[in-house]
Amino acid sequence: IQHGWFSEIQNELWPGQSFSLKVKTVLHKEKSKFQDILIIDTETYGRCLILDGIIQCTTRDEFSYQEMISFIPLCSHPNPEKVLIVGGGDGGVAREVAKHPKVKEIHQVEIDDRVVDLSKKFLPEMARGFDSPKLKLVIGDGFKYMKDHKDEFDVIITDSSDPIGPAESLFKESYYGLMKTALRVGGIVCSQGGSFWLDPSHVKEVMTGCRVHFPNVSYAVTSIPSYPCGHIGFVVGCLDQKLNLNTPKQLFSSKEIDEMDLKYYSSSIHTASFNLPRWVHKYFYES
Ligand code: AAT
Repeated sequence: IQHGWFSEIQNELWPGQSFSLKVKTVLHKEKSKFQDILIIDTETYGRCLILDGIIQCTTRDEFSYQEMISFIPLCSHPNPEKVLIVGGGDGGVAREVAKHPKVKEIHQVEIDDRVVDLSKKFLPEMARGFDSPKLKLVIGDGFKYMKDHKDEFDVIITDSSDPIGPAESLFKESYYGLMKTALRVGGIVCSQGGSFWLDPSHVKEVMTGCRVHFPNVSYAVTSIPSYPCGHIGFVVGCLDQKLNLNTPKQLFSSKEIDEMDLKYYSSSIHTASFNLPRWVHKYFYES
């Protein structure tokens, strides 16, 4: 923080660019066992959670990311009864997954209990996800957790921080191999996949790792001003080659969408989010 502005100056992942937010107050600052945690109140984006200098969410736009990373895989699946969330320490993804009427059980593995506790204190709108009676939260490493679980989940959502620090292993090809064995028949995985403007080769590398284990791999994108380049993508994979990931199996009426308080996701946004600019499509799927 300098001159009242927080800047995401993170040279390895986005050299030469940085997003800034004007700070109203610093609410909390600490070094946990895994990362630096900073929570600020900002002039125009509400409260903001920052881990190792990188914005994880702001109360103004978090719903874009949390709804899309949850509802894309859930609605691509005909019956997502048992769901695993990896990461997601603010609780926002659990909040969204719990809304889906077919979801019966949610398991979540988050590495840093301090993120969970601080989110409960400072980000209650997201952390109310932890109150869901469907949820069982485990504190631990997602990569290790995956090794111990076989044939269990219909959907696995990896809501992880960026690939520097504790989340590095969650972008690896071997992680996709472990997720494949943790899935039940017909299962779908969906991971935070980075931005095609920021680093298309990183996205492609993650997709290539996913393709080693899942023949059907797609990339969807959502717009979110507080992430680098103003958007972020999701790598979605499944074993069934005939399944069109861009076509939701579960359609909601606008009344149902309103009742679930979905502000970004709709069936048409689901399909649209997989439509990529020509150069990105060529780069991801044709080269
Ligand atoms: N809900 C949107 C915010 C996130 S949170 C990412 C979470 O992943 C953090 O709570 C972090 O503690 C957790 N995490 C990191 N590594 C692991 C791991 N190995 N196992 C389990 N949890 C982990 C995502 C923001 C995306 C930012 C984009 N620039």
